[in-house]
Amino acid sequence: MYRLYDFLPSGNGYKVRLLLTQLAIPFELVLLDITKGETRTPEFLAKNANGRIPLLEVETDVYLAESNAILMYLSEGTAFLPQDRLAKARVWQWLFFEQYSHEPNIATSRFWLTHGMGAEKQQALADKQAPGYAALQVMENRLTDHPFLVEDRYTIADIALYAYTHVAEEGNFSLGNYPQVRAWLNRVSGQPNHVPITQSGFGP
Ligand SMILES: N[C@@H](CCC(=O)N[C@@H](CS)C(=O)NCC(=O)O)C(=O)O
Repeated sequence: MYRLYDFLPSGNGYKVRLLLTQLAIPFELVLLDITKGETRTPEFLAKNANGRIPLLEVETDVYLAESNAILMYLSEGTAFLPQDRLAKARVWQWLFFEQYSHEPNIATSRFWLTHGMGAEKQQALADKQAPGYAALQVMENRLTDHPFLVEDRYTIADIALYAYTHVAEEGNFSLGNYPQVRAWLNRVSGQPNHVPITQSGFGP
C-alpha cells in the first residue's frame, strides 16, 4: 500500500490525496506538522532531502517527492492523463505553470496569512498580488471557451490547479472578477469521488 507523508492544510498534499481517492487507491497517511519542523528532522530528510511534503512511499524505502511528479506517476495509464503526446504535454504545461506562476504567489500568500507571518513579509505579500492575479487571468482566458484545462475533460491539470485556486481567497485573492474560474471550480468539485481539502486524508 502507498504511504503518503502529508500535512492536511497543504494544497500540494491535497492534490495527491484527491487523485488517490478518485482513483480508489487505498493509502496510509502519515501526518507531519510542517509548522513544527517535522519535515526537517534527520529521519525525514533521509527520505526527502528537500524536507517537504507531500512525499509518496511508492514501495518500501522508495520515495517520490514533488506533488506534480506524484500526480504524473499515479495518473499514467488512467483516465486522468491523456495518452496523446501533445495533449499529455499540455498537461505538463499546466503543471509547470502551476509551480512557477500560480503556487509561489497564491499558495505562499495563503500560507503566510493562515499560519502567521512577521511584519517583514508585508511587502513580499503585496508583491505577490499582481503575479497571482495574472495567473488567475491565464486560467480565466483558457476556461472562457473550454470546460477544463486540457482536452475539454477532467485531468490531473485540473487537480493541480484546483488545489490552491479553490482556497485563493484565504491568500487574499478575490475570485470576483473570474467567473469562468468560479464555474470551473464547481465543475471540478462536482467530479465523482471529490473530497474537500482537509477531509481527504484517509483514502476510499
Ligand atoms: N514543489 C513542492 C512544494 C512542496 C512544499 O512546499 N511543501 C510544503 C507544504 S505545502 C512543506 O512541506 N513545507 C515544509 C518546509 O518547508 O519545511 C511540491 O509541489 O510538492
